[in-house]
Amino acid sequence: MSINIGIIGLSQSGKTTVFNALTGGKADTASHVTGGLAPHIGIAHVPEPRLKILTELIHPSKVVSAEAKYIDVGASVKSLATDKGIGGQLLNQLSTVDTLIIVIRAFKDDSIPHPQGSLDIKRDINTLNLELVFSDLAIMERRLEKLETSLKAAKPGERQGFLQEKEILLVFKNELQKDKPLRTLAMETSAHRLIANYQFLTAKPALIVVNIGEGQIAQTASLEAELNAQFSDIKCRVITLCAKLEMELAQLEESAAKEFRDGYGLKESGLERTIKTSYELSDMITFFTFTTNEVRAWSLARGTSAVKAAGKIHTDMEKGFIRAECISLDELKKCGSIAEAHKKGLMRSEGKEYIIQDGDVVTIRFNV
Ligand SMILES: Nc1nc2c(ncn2[C@@H]2O[C@H](COP(=O)(O)OP(=O)(O)OP(=O)(O)O)[C@@H](O)[C@H]2O)c(=O)[nH]1
Ligand SMILES: [Mg+2]
Repeated sequence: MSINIGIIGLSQSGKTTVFNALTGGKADTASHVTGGLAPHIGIAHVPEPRLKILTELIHPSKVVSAEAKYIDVGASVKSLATDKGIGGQLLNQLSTVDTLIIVIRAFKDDSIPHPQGSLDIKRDINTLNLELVFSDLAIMERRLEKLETSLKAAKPGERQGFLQEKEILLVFKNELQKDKPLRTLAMETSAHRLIANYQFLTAKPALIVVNIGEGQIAQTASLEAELNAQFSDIKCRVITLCAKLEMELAQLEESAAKEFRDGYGLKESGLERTIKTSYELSDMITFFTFTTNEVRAWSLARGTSAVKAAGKIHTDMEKGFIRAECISLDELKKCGSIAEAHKKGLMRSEGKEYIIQDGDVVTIRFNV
């Protein structure tokens, strides 16, 4: 299982540059969707420093990172919502992602025209939020129309379900009409399930990536503080990223990239921060598995049971699940080896319903 992330933003905000930085890719930054081309889709390894610790304990021949899938649809969400052709297909694709990255332009470059005529970070964040609301309202209207038709033809036994759905949708619609994203609504489980079916864009966690120029790196902390105070919410965070620089650094060896980063006064890789924050917002955790040849990191939604986690690795493991042997990476590190952890009795034997914790090192025992 990998995390799926959709990249959106105004034209020329740096979406494709962010995509390239995240995926280490070299997609053309020329506008692509207007020409009817496919969106950029790329897979990236999720940086996970703890894999190194596990590797030093187990000495496998192979180390496998968790994967993140990125899609850069390259068109405005508003235009997608009103278009029934290719736009509609792109919107469907976008609606399957776990999390949105919203790229906002902050870099100054007079040779690159801004679609709104001038640089204004806050205005653009508001514009993008409104585009998402607009798109959800369009989906909502279509669904409500269909519901009316269904209600007319409904058998007595079906009416109740349709009416309930309508009631929930009208509550959502009311929020959207106040320009409120659905992600901030406290909801009952039935409403949650409904949202999951429709994949509303404003219900998804949103990471606002403010794309700054090299000259603005010194303002990172103050800019982030100011924007987060205004725009962050339970599932939304703002971070700054110098996408052009990060894209260039992504092509370098790690040591050379670090040297450059130090030169710019960047403490941490902007990409790692971006991925880490999108994980936090999406409520994803990482667990690890190992054999004598391989250690591997897996992404998992927080709160997933051991048996469901086993199913992510292999369906046979879920079907034939017996137990999960677990130890936290911290404890394993203290033990120094798997054998020592067994000897000390620190390998926990957990059942199907055990909730996998971030940093768990897990071996699934199963029958085939
Ligand atoms: N100076 C500077 N230029 C940047 C930065 N980020 C992106 N650019 C440039 O801005 C232009 C647009 O970047 P893209 O990544 O193609 O933007 P986009 O949002 O994908 O654009 P469209 O797909 O056409 O909507 C390119 O020429 C980039 O090189 C930056 O941080 N600084
Ligand atoms: Mg692009």
